[in-house]
Amino acid sequence: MERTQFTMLGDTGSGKTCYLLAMYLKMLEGVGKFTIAIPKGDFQKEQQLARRAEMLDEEDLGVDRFPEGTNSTQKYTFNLKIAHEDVLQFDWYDYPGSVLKPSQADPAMRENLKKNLFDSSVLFICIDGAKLAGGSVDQKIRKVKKISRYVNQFLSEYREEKKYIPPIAIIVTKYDLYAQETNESELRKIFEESFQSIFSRDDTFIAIIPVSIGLEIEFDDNRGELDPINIELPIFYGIQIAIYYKQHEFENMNRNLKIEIDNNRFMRDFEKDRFFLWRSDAMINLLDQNISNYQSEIDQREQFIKTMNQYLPEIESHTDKINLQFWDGRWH
Ligand SMILES: Nc1nc2c(ncn2[C@@H]2O[C@H](COP(=O)(O)OP(=O)(O)O)[C@@H](O)[C@H]2O)c(=O)[nH]1
Ligand SMILES: [Mg+2]
Repeated sequence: MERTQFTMLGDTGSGKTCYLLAMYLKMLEGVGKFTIAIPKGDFQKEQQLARRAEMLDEEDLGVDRFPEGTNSTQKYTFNLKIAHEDVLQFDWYDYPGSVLKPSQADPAMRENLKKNLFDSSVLFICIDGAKLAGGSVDQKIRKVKKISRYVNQFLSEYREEKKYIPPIAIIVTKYDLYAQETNESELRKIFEESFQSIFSRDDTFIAIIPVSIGLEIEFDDNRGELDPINIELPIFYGIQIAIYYKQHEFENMNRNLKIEIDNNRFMRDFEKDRFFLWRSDAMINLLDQNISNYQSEIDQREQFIKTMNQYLPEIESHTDKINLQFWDGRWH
């Protein structure tokens, strides 16, 4: 199964863990043909995640339903399944908010974050929607900039290393708290201003996705219903981009391997045509073996590309619901 990885960053309390738990529950139920599962054998992780997710769904617990904060990095591995068949495995890295701030973070954790970010197909930036509940647009921008300045440092280093900026999904949590206070055009303005450096490029993919774990979650002392809004959109966005990248990467790999096959064929035919005394059958066999190995690698990748092409329209039908998408240097 193909693998990919996502990294999630955001302040402490911005809703990263709640997002993950609600997303897990939603995808366990399934969205269309799509479900996720924790790989077999990882019982402890599965139990821990399931318990915390179930607690979030227990209204009577009130404020105790929410996960406790942690100071460590949590890594979760999920299998994405389509019609119950494994399609893509992804690792999800949830970093504590402190990692963003050089004054607070353990340098080793920051190094680990950089490494994981470089290997991630999408960066999720979690922004606390409570910052967008009330106040003027300028005040909201100032609040978001308190996060963006730290994220920008990592993006600069990423750009230096990889020569491009990673695709980014900005998850604006707690939509229930700002739905009445901040509309879409304000969201656009707030994030364009706060993350000017990424919006001024024409090679970036950015999505802004408001999410909530329930419009009434805080009602009655946090005894409101767990009723997620848009919770599946970030993960579909991440998966869509991971698949595009994989397909692109595979096409390039296959192109190179086809050249390699031609080279091997040429050498083999040359060897075959030699005068029998100089001819090496071992060499001919080796070259034939290479050709057939390369061909089966190519076939496997082509199969993946084809299978994904079958599923992409359905994935895109979900990501089409993301109203704020920016690429080619403009909004779509
Ligand atoms: N109103 C509202 N509150 C939320 C939502 N998601 C999370 N919260 C609150 O935000 C707190 C912090 O969330 P958590 O996921 O622990 O943040 P983390 O530190 O980024 O992992 C939770 O304890 C909840 O009280 C939401 O969608 N709506
Ligand atoms: Mg957390």
